Amino acid sequence: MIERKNQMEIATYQKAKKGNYYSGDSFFYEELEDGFICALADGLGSGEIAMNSSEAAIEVIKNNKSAPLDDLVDLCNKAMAGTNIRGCVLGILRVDYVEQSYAYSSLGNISVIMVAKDGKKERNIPVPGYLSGVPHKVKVHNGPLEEGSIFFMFSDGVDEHQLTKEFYNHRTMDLTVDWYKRQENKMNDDTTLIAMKYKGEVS
Ligand SMILES: [Mn+2]
Repeated sequence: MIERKNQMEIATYQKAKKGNYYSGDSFFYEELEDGFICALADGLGSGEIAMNSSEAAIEVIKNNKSAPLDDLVDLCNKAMAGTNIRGCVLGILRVDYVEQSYAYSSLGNISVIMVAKDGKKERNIPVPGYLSGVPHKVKVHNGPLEEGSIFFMFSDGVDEHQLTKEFYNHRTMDLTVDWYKRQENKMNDDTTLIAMKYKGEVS
């Protein structure tokens, strides 16, 4: 069997809102036997309360890594019912190495951007709302996976207008995130940026 791991290159950046110790954003990613999953949640409010909500959603995803994306959103939604939990927005990305496809789903202010090797950019259409325990229908978007494709997922602390051509043109994810770090970002919110590149099978 072909060793299908280590096909993704990932770099992340996270910073709490000024004056806050806790970030209300939580994220998770993992390379699985035949694919990859990444999720980012931004909890309502700020600080610890926000963190409780986003962590609850991410916990659900960690425990249900293989569930279909729409089921995952439902499960996360159900997890928003506890005390000390207000709700969150959520983005989930899954890459399937075997089917050579990717899928993502998002609700609220989480951006998902895919940049193909030829530079063609595709982004999620933001769906207003947030997970609060009330059932929410979400769309799952699918596409073919190509070697060299780059995926970005970020919370609304990232001002997308600041992501210039230079940002998108870096070849490695480390350099991409380093570039972002060096900018004078006026971050008025918790900020999380995840950059992921599908390298394909390393021979
Ligand atoms: Mn936010």
